[in-house]
Amino acid sequence: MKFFAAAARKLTIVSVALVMMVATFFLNTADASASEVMITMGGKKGLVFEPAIATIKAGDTVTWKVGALPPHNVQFNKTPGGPALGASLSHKALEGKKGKSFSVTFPADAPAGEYNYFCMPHRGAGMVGKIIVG
Ligand SMILES: [Cu+2]
Repeated sequence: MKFFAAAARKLTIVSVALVMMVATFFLNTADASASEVMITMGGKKGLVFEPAIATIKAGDTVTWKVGALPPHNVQFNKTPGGPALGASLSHKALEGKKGKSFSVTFPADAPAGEYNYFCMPHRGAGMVGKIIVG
C-alpha cells in the first residue's frame, strides 16, 4: 500500500509539472506572436487607409482609428475565409468622431492570404485597404 501511495504522489507531481510546462509554453507563444497594427482612416493624403496594406499573423489585432474626413467604416469584401469570416471582421458602423478607434482580432485559425476591405462612404473615391495574413 505504501508503494502505491508513493507512486501516486510521484505521478501527481510529474503531472502537475507537465501541465505547468505546457501552460507556460502556450502563454509564451501567445505573448510572442500576438501583435497590434494601427491603421488611420483618412489622413494627409485624403480618403485613404494609412497604411493601405498591412501584414499581420493570424491571431493579431488590427485597430482602425478615425483620422481626417470622417465618417469611415471597414467592410471586408474579399477574404480567403469566405463571406462569413469577412462579415465577422467588418465594422459596418460609421465612425464620425476623430480619434475614435475600434479593434478587430483575426482568429488564430484565419487562413493565410489577402483580406480586402473598403470604406463604404468612400469606396468610390478609392478608399480601400488590404490586410495580408502571412
Ligand atoms: Cu471613409
